[in-house]
Amino acid sequence: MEQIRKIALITGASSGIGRATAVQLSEAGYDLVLCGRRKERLEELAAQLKTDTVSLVFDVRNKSLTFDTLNGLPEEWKAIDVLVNNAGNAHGLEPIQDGDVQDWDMMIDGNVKGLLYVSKAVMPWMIERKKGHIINISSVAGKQTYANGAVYCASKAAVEKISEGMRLDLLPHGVKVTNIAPGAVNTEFSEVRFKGDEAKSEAVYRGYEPLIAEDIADAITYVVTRPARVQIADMTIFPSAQASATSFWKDD
Ligand code: NDP
Ligand code: 8X3
Repeated sequence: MEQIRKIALITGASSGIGRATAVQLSEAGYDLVLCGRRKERLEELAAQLKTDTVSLVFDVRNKSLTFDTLNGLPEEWKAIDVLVNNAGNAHGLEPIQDGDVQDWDMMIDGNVKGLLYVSKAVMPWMIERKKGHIINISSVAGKQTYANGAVYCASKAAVEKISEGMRLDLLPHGVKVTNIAPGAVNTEFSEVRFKGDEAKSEAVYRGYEPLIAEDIADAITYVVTRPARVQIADMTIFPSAQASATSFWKDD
């Protein structure tokens, strides 16, 4: 029997959750559009995968580059079944009155507007085919605000609301939408947040066992491999030692 081709587009595939998702979806038989800013990382990943890939290098904050790059995909790659809106990061952790305006721009422009730009390019292709599945990676930080994290939390709360709105608006078009809210996952996330300060980023994961990127990739793979009739709306995933954005059971 002829195998039906499945394509997934993953933003932020160069690291952490996005990279692990690429590996697992490739194992599940998906051809992949790998997106990120670090070209070498995407090439190194593509070389390891068994399914076909295309790598797209762009910054999701750059509106015209994002649209031009995605619209420039060869037609046969526009039949995207799964869009994983994963690219994003926190930048800084300080009281809002001391916040760096550039950090705010990176979080709002990347985590929120970038997700919207990518979705705006891909949604018409899904609507035309009357099928598709969008996975938005928000965070427990989108459900609960913590001290010193106002803008990151706001950006992830926006992702949650965008997920709800997408699910409503795409309902008549056969496109499913899933919001996934991870707790603490040990990736490059904290290195980016603390601008390379290793001591600060390691401290985030000390005294308990955090999630690893593969745990979230596992959830994404589960969500997209359910029968067509099943739409998982929301998933919140904590390490066993976490109970809320700020409640951890630590050894030390
Ligand atoms: P990483 O820092 O390991 O990965 C972030 C990915 O996003 C990288 O591949 C990076 O690629 C890409 N990215 C960041 N900014 C941009 C941009 N402006 N344009 C294009 N790509 C960008 O962190 P995670 O894997 O942990 O993060 C993935 C998602 O999960 C994020 O949205 C994050 O907010 C969310 N999340 C993470 C949690 C955690 O504890 N780690 C918990 C909850 C949610 P490149 O630098 O090559 O562009
Ligand atoms: C990442 C998790 O709690 O460090 O979204 O903000 S947290």
